Amino acid sequence: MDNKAGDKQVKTKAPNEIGLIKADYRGRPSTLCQGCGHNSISSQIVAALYELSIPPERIIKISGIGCSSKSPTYILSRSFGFNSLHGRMPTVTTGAVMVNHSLKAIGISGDGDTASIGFSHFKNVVRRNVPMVYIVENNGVYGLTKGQFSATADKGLELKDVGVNPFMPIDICMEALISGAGFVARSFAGDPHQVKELLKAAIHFQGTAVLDIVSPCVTFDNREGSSKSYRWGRSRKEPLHDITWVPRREEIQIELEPGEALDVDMHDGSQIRFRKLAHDYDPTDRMSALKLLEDSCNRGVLITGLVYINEETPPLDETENLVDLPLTQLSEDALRPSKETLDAFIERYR
Ligand SMILES: Cc1ncc(C[n+]2csc(CCOP(=O)(O)OP(=O)(O)O)c2C)c(N)n1
Ligand code: SF4
Ligand SMILES: [Mg+2]
Repeated sequence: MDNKAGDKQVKTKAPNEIGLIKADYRGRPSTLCQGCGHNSISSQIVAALYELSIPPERIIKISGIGCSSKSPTYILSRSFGFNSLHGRMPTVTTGAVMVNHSLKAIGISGDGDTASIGFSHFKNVVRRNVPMVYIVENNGVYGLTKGQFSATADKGLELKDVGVNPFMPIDICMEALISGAGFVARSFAGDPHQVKELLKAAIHFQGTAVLDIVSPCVTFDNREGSSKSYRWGRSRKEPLHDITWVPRREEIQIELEPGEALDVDMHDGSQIRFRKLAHDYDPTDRMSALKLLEDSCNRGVLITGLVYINEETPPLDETENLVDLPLTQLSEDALRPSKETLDAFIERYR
């Protein structure tokens, strides 16, 4: 074994803060096509959770139907999971986290799953601010059913066997923003570092964190000219900032010139540091976020990074005034109202 290979092995087998190695966060071997963007995203979910030292048993992974929705099988074998119905990932997740809000929910969906059949479910989960990470693995096609155009496909795009798409695409980030989302990010499966840092920040966000990740389908939609191809992503990617999620207990070490970075505090005391690149962009300004998305669409570029963050809206468990203990763990005594409470309740309807 040469040194390089040896180093790699040591790194992968190094235990994290809770004594788990990376393999403890993996799932079954992927059966998706080789080179599929969804596989890269799965790897970054594994890496983010391992680096964050989150016990896999504290995670619930939920999906709908599609190649993207098969991904939870290939990560986090030790976590809870549910592969639900087409477009119903948000709905099933809402139920799961309401009965046990001590779990962190990671929802994985596709552009067909979210922007077509599950559109109203997506919009309403965002509107209610259900505490969850909502990942859309966006390839512009229904990969699993052999490459029909999805609602995010480019207008005028021509694909073999399906013809020319006559319809305007739906922009997932814009839809999330106008539905009131407090965390909206766009990334590219070909930029693993950015995907991983965004995931870390999303996991620490208290409400619905929407990540729209361009994830090329190498079998049906990787042709030149498609905004969901590797070539497009690599050549037209414009990162807004260099983003780093910083844990609560860690001081930010890197010395920067004043004005070079923007630090945003999260409710749990951690921070997101945005190191400015070419753009001087403020991700806390909602109107700028909408304008940015519109401009990037008109300019034909792939803007990536955290487009918007705002933690002011309470998450659904807070809005619903849920008790700290998960509903699944409440004893029968705690669940049964007292005679006085029942009498007072009945009195209201007399
Ligand atoms: C109710 C229902 N309608 C249609 C289908 C067929 N179907 C399965 S997957 C899919 C589209 C998946 O596309 P997407 O969410 O973009 O995932 P991808 O495969 O591209 O990752 C469709 C239409 C289904 N399974 N259930
Ligand atoms: S058909 Fe497309 S989306 Fe499905 S696994 Fe293959 S490359 Fe990925
Ligand atoms: Mg798709």
